[in-house]
Amino acid sequence: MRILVVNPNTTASMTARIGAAARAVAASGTEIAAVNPAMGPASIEGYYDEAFAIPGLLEEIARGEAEGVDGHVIACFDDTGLEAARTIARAPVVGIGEAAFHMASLIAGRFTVVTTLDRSVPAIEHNLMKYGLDRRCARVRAAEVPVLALEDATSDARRRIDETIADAKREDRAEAIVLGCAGMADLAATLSAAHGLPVVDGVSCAVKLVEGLATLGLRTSKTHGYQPPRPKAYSGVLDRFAPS
Ligand code: 5HY
Repeated sequence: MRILVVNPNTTASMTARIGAAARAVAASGTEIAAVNPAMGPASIEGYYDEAFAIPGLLEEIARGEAEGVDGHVIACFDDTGLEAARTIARAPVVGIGEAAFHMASLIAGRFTVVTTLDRSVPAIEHNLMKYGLDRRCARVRAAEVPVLALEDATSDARRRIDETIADAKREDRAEAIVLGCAGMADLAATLSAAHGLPVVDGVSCAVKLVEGLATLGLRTSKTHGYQPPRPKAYSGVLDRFAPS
């Protein structure tokens, strides 16, 4: 089995860490291809970055489809471009946010999401409502850590995340923590041990869900919402994305 893991931002070091987290849980027969687009934002922090990450993401998904991958993971916690990716994919496409929400809801009555910046919170709250899991989430908290600070070993990111988890345990009655950034993927085990509750990373959850979907032969439905895009002209610099 071959799974494409796309980091929609363009920071290669983050892609490498995401790939390592994915490979750490992949089954022995699963090959992980971790990629990021050559164009787009260095990190996705809010709606504007998210919009400009989607074209590059979709190019990588289309490439994976052409190569015949068995499934796709979108490794951005906002589930950037998830629905658009599903319209061009026949293989299953799983976002790390949606994956983490579902897995957390199977082991805890209430979970708190700990993400990066305050500006990232509304999109995550919207996704929880869209997926029907908002009632299982006690709160979406921001540790006030820029995404790329997670790439800097000298930053105070870990301290801020620890403090936010402590707040969630004390104030939210959180029974599990969901890490709200792909760049936190390598922190889950140490944070869980330090804080004494399950800490859920979306990258690993998404890999196992894609393996399960592919093994069951469950592919993206092409009736109604995820039908392939209708052929039409796209003008200007987007012309190469025109559906044919
Ligand atoms: C992510 N941004 O997982 C999100 C997290 C966030 O570049 N990768 C990013 O802050 O929304």
